[in-house]
Amino acid sequence: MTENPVQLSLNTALIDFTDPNFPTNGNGAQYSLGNRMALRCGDLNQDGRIIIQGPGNDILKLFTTILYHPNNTSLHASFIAKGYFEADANLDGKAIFAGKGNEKAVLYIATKEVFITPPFGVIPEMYVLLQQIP
Ligand SMILES: [Ca+2]
Ligand SMILES: [Ca+2]
Repeated sequence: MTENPVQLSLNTALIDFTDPNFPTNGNGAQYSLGNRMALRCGDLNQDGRIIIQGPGNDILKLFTTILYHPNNTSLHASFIAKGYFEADANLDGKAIFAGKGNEKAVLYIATKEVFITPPFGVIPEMYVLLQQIP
């Protein structure tokens, strides 16, 4: 989300969230991907929080999306759900629980720098990132 409201029109200047100097709302809304920025993702169950493990975690939403997909008749955790899913953390059109490109890895990458920099300094076993909407 932008730091300040932006009126959209045909003449609106480009909004580039990958620009490290582009101001966003709240603390830690973006994370670094090399020399570009990305908006933090991971609220797969859309409850306003990103939780990797523990009660209310977002990984469960990913797991149930895969396990209960109508085409996953063998209930394989490695099944890839193709299409538009809330559990698709990186918005590549696939929800993946296990294997290359899985969403769990996306969540870890999108959240880890919050906890390896002060004041945390270490990655705790359980943590919650709260949604920030003005
Ligand atoms: Ca969540
Ligand atoms: Ca994905």
